[in-house]
Parts: sequence; structure tokens; C-alpha cells
Amino acid sequence: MPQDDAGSHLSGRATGDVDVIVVGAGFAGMYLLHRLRKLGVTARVFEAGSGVGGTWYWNRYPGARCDVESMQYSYAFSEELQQEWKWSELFSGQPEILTYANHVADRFDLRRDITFNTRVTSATWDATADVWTVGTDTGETVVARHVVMATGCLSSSRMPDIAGLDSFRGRVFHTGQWPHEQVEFTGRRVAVIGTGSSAIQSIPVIAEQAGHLTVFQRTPNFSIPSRNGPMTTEYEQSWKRDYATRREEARHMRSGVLSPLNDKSALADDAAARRDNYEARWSLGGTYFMQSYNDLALNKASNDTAVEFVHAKIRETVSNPSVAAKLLPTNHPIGTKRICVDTHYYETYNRANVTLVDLHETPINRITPEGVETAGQTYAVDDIVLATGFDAMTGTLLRIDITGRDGITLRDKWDGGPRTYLGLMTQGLPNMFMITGPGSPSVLSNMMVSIEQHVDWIVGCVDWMRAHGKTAIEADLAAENAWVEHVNEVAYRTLYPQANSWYMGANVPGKPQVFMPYIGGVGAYRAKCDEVAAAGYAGFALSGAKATAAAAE
Ligand code: N01
Repeated sequence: MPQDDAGSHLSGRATGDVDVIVVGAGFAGMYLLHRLRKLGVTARVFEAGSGVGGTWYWNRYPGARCDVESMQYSYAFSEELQQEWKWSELFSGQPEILTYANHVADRFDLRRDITFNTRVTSATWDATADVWTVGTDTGETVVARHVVMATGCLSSSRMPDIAGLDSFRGRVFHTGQWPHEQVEFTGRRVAVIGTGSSAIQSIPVIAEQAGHLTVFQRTPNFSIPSRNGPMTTEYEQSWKRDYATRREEARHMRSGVLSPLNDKSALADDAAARRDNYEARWSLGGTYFMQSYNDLALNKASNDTAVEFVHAKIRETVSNPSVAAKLLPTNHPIGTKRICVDTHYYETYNRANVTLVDLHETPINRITPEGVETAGQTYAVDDIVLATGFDAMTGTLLRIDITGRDGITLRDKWDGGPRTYLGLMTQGLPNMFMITGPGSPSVLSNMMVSIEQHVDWIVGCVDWMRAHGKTAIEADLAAENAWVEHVNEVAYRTLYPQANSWYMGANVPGKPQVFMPYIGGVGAYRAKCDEVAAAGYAGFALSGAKATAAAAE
């Protein structure tokens, strides 16, 4: 068995310039770098932005906030870190989360191995040496044994295909690529296009500043009030007293969040009891509403009861009945598109300076130099905010020219939709891991929990390969096919595929419609990954003899 002769290098031979290249310095890339260093392997991180934080670096739009409580949406790997950090609110806003990311980068001295303002543009597998050659947009070429895509699931903003956008004379912003400097809307006429999570968070804040805000809505979404508030010492301490135990419990929950699931069917309650229960959940706030009953994602009749309740709340909140009617989501079961969480979203439509335009009645014809022209009229505006979402889960990966074994390209491989084994690797691309990739719980879970689980698994795998003299690991086609089938089968047992959501790739014209995340639950998924690792990486082909023999010559 080969020994480490270079200390930090894998399998007793130089693997290239570094052992591992990490793409992205969001929460995934940062934690991975920390763990790799502890393992004693060399790593370099490339980050397109000028700072750490990933999604929280880019999404600086007004009102941006996490919909998972900060006590849970934070790193669990360091007891000192989780004890010393203090969140000011239950659900933190983007500035505070970005401050936290920067604190972590400083505390663990991460920046010295991160190259900022550099986008990875290509990766090519060299089977003779079992290494990747990675190219960047700054012209750098780096060789490494492993590449880990810590590129995030919602990191390729989607510009809408609306005629005339380039001709607009005012300012255009995309929520996913918000400027770093303060954007002032005071007294201005603003258009927001889109009504997903980003829009629903930003609309109430922009409405407070703008002279007039016009919201262009194609599909209404369900939104639940967050009931955000200041963090109390009592609540904070209730977590910190036994943080490690609670974190461990969350790792085995379905969504990676400790949450109060009412473990019975919505149909087991009579109408009055159901209303009381929904009312209590509505008052509690946030995504916990979807835990009101255990079959809201599974049974249409149960789901309909939640839809009816939320519709009634919208009608109650919005004073103009015809505006309220336009805001009622009717084309998908609640929760099958990512549920939105807001602060005074529906109330905003009661303001005199806010207009809702229903694009089903009057579609957008084009953007003109002055504003937005619909089939009904032209709305003259000074600013357009595009809250039009992302090419989710696959967009960023497919932007990179990735060529694996025998010339297999990722674009060809995923032509019909993403195919992975466990959402961690895809056959044909040895030694390339994905963090929270398609086929893993990722966006259906508390991302922090899923990120830490993937990083721990990948670091464990790299360590195991080193100990066993393996220089290449690749998913077996049969294992991958079986996993893809399982991911689909589990998804189609639920109501999720009934929505034209970005989970299905339905928001990007021409994108294959495949349910991308794994809906089987974080706990079950973790157990499966652990089982695979314990069995010597069952379902993966590992090799090493050829390369190590060559190195010995
Ligand atoms: O994007 P979206 P997002 N003309 O895709 C509309 C996470 N997130 O950035 O539904 C007119 O949800 C589109 O309409 P339709 C979260 O996971 C989390 O808001 O396609 N409209 C839709 O209304 C979330 O799910 C947090 O008919 C057009 C909107 O744009 C994910 O990010 C906060 C259009 C896009 O909605 C994405 O959310 C924010 C066009 N040509 C985001 N094209 C939290 O943690 C698109 N639309 C809280």
C-alpha cells in the first residue's frame, strides 16, 4: 500500500498542483476547505465573487432573509463557533448572514486558500494520471486529483426572455445579482417582475420606499407570514444549552430542521379542529405551516384543506376583493412550489402606491425605453427589478465545460436531465463530487445540514481513498440508474410533480422536466450514504493500482 511521501499529497504521489480544487466559497466551499486542511490535504478554492458567502453574497436585494431559523441555519461543526455567535433575529436577514460567513472565514483563516474574482470555466479528466485539469476565466490552469463542485443550487440567475429589455432607459436589477452599494428607490416608479420568494420578500420593502410600485405577476404563490422577531436570550439559551443534541436530532429529521410535525392526516380532524390547527400554525409562522399535518405533500384532498385556509387568509388580508382574487394561487397544491415566507406581503397590496398587474389577463408584450408594455397598457417606470429566479441545480454546473472519462461531457450526459448516484457523483466524471447536487435532498432541506453531511461524506471518502491507495472513484452506471429511478419513484408518490416548479426545471424554457432534488428525507438519505461508505463505497468503482504503479517507476 502506498504511503504518503509528501505529507499533504494523496496516495504517495503528487496529484498535481493541489490535491483538491473546490469551486465556490459559499457555506459549502468554506466548510470543505476547513475539513480538507484538517485532513492534511492541499486545497484551493475558486470563487467568482469578491467575497465569501455564496448565495448570501449575491442575493443582496431589499428584504432578503433566510426562511430557516438562524439557530438552525448555521454551522454545527464547531461547538465554540455555535456558542459564541449571536444572532439578533429569529430569521436573520442577508446582511447578518453575510457577516457570519465573513466571521467564519476569518475565524478559521480560510481566505488564504481562496482565489476570489475567478470563475472556473473548464475541467478535463486525465485518465493517465487520474487528475483533473481545471481552467479559469483569468487564464489560470490548475491540476488536482479531486474537484468538488460547491457551486450552490440557486446560483445561475435567469434573465427573462422579454423583448426590448435591452432598450429600457432606466435601471434594471436582478434580485440574484444585486449591486453591493445601497440602491435607493425613494420617490421612484418601480416595476417588480415575478412573484416568487425573492419578489415576495422584496416587494414590501421596496413599496415602503418607492413613489409607486407595480408588481407584474404571472403565477401567484403561497406565502406564510414569518412572525420574525428579535432573538431573545431565553430562546437563544434554550438552543445553546444542548446545541449538540439538538443538531444531531435535526440531522435525522425529514427536512433537517427541528420542527413541530403534527403526525396525523388533515382528514383525521373535523373542519373546526382543522381550522384551529391551521390558525395556530399561521400564528406560529414560517414553513412550519407545512407541518400542520403529515400528508399535505401526499394527499390532494388534505392539501386542498390547507389551500382553502390560506386563500381565506389572503381574502381577509387584502382589502380590495378583485386584487385578493388575483393573488390566490390555484394552479398548484400548496408546498409543491417552494413555499414563500414573508413579512407583510399581502398587506402591501393595501397600500395606495402599489398596483398588481395580472399577466394572465394582460401579458407583457415588451419592455420599451420608458417601461413595461402589456396587452392592456404601458406602465412608465424608472426601475425594473427582475425577480425571475434561477436556472436551478444544474445551471451553474452546465455552464462549465466539463469533460470526463473517454470524452464524456457533462452537457451530453445530462442532456435529458441530471443523472447522479446519491447526488454526489455522476458516472463518467471520476473524482468529481457535487455538494447538494441533484438527486440529494439539497433544496428540500435545511441547506446547512445537507452541506455539512455532504462535506463530511466527501472528506471521509478522500481520506478512505488515501488510506487504501485509491486514486480514482467513479459512480457505477447501474448504481446511478437505480438511484435515479428511486429519486423519481419517491417524487411521484408525492404531489410535487404537479407543479410547474423550478424543482422540475419547468421555469427554464427547453430544460428537461425532471424532479431534481431527492424527497426521501434527510435522515433516510444520510443513512443510505453512511451505508454506502461503510460497505467500502458500494456502487462506486475505485481504482489505484495503475496510477500508483506508474508513480513507483
Ligand atoms: O425565483 P422563482 P426566486 N415574465 O423561480 C416569474 C430560494 N429563495 O428568486 O411562476 C413574468 O421562485 C415567475 O413566474 P412563473 C427559494 O428556494 C429562498 O423568487 O414562472 N414573470 C416567478 O413568479 C426560492 O424558491 C429565499 O409563472 C416571470 C418568478 O419570476 C428560490 O430561491 C429567498 C418571467 C420567479 O420565481 C427561487 O426564488 C429567496 C417572465 N418572463 C429565494 N420569468 C429564502 O430563504 C419568470 N417569471 C427565504
